[in-house]
Amino acid sequence: MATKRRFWTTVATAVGLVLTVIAPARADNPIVQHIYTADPAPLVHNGRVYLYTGHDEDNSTWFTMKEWRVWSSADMVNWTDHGSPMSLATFSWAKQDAWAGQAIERNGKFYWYVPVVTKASGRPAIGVGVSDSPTGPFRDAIGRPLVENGEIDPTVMIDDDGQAYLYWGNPNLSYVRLNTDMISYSGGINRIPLTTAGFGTRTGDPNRPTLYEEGPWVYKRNGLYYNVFAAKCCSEFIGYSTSPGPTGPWTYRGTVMPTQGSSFTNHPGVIDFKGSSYFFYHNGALPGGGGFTRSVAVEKFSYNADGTIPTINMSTAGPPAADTLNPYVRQEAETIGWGSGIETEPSSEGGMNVGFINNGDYIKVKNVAFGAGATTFTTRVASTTAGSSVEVRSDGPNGPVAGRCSVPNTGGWQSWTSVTCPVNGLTGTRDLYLRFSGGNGYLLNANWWQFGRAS
Ligand code: FUB
Repeated sequence: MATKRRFWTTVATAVGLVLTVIAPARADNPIVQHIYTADPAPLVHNGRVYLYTGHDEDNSTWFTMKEWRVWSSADMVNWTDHGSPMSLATFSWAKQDAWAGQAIERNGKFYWYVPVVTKASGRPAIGVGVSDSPTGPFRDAIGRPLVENGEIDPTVMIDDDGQAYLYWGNPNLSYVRLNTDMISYSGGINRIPLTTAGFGTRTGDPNRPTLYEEGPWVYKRNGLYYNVFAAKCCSEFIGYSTSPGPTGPWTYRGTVMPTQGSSFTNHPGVIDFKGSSYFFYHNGALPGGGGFTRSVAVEKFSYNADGTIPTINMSTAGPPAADTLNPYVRQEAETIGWGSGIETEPSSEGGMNVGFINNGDYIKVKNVAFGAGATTFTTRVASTTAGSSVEVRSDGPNGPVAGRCSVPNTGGWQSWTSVTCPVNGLTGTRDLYLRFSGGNGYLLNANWWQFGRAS
């Protein structure tokens, strides 16, 4: 698969086509630069944020989505690519449209609710994947749709009393009470009344009198229930309603994020993590980006004292780091603050590796805590060409060179070896840049890296 893609990318480059996403200069939103991502669904688990997204295909002219992707971060600025642990192929009954879902943990298992169009009906239904790990792999939990009424965009919440709710819908808003197994429900499908008091007033569309459009994100915080949703169409903005209970009555509270960002859809995801609140959304911020080539981004925000949500604007800066990154333990090469020119692929050593690297490509890793100073840099690499190197720089892609590791021809793009080189000048907490240099064509693959220090 990787070899095939490498071949076709080379051919495309040769004939002047652009198949891959080309990243603009330094910024930290959107979160992912090497593929288009959409429909963010963050989950906090064991000190990390796991971010579940859809994947808009390159050059897409519709919501052409075949797989979901998972990313994770411990600091909100560096995100690890966990690849695609669930796709349309996971569900034998699914035909198309790997659209917006959400994952949740219960009793050590991870349940990922997603909408897909079924082969049997040609209409959307909600499926559920299950895994023992937040990064998968996920399998079809029940071998058929969990619930089906021709609508999309599930969101899931477990209330303090243990009752789980699955909400979804466009144009309606429905919910079921999930049983504790999380893969069945009791009591049938319930419809939430879409009143203007509950969901605001839309003008100009007699069929859609309220602002509610799609993409609900339901959660509970300090005893108040929130439903943050994509409002109006099109273009959408993000609005929200609150309620004293999980099933209403809902009261419309206003705008969370105005219409911005060159995608006519938007999609919310809200979490608290390491003492701060974060709002995830998508836009068309990458080169080639738009309504069908979207990118997930995130902003930090603070609730007002009364629990209402302030208006949040899209930014390219994104949130400040919520933590430092430890360079003295093994870090995946695909843990990235900003990647320029690189791509990722499944690694023969497990997880993902960074690949498709050309001269001048680089990876920025933010807020790296070097402390008193690093003395060595080790990285796990593979290559079919000699003469390339990994430049270890700080502060910028053209910043001071702390060291340079030569990469040999290892005999294959998945034939891995570790190379080590001395480094100096890396002290304190700063941004790290791994910049790749060499001749023409693809230079090397990188699987992980780790610094050493004087003992
Ligand atoms: O990504 C496909 C669809 O677009 C989602 O299901 C909606 O929420 C909208 O973002």
